[in-house]
Amino acid sequence: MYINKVATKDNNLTWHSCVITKKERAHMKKQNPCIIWLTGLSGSGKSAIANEVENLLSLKGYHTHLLDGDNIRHGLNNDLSFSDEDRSENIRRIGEVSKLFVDAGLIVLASFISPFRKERQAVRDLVGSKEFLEVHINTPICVCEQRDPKGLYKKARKGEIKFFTGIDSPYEDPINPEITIDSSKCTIKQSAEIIFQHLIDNGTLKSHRSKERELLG
Ligand code: ADX
Repeated sequence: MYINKVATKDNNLTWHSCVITKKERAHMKKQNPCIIWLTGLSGSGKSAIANEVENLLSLKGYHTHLLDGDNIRHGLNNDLSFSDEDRSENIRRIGEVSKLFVDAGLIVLASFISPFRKERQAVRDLVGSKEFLEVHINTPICVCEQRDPKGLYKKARKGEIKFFTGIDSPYEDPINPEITIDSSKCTIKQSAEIIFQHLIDNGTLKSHRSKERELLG
């Protein structure tokens, strides 16, 4: 279990401002940075959709980065379990990392179960609503369980995994997400296009941007 040993308040720390601002970094990239936050159950399609959105953005020459629950838990967050407390810490850290990438001028795709409203709201508050897009991948649990791409639902049903989201650990549906997608009703490509179009409609992307991704050797 993660224990925060250092209280940052009253810790003799001073914030240093950077000479180059977030605005200048974003200007150099000719894009509006933001966080596209995909939340939903394991097996709901978050990662596949996030990858497809990143692919669409990349094809238009936007600079992105994708943060994914399973991957981050291999490194930065490999000290965290799936207790409520550790999931909160997981999302707090990812929120801070996402904010750093937004400061760097990137469009961030974050794909995490992120089961609690409070933590998702805290990430939104870190950057502000204009730079945060909550996408609820609202695929019914029966479909997620049927897909069971990693065999985890089966293990959870047998009691081999404890605190599995949707089985014996809660998931709090977003109340007012910018986008809701049920991936059992549309393809990954269609889902990605819904998000892409929303980014055009809300002014994050320029509809006329034509630069194609340069092929790397
Ligand atoms: S979160 O709840 O803390 O946001 P996160 O997105 O980082 O979760 O990780 C979820 C991934 O961890 C799942 O896609 C699944 O592959 C794996 N996993 C392992 N154990 C669990 C569990 N108990 N509950 C949910 N996912 C689990």
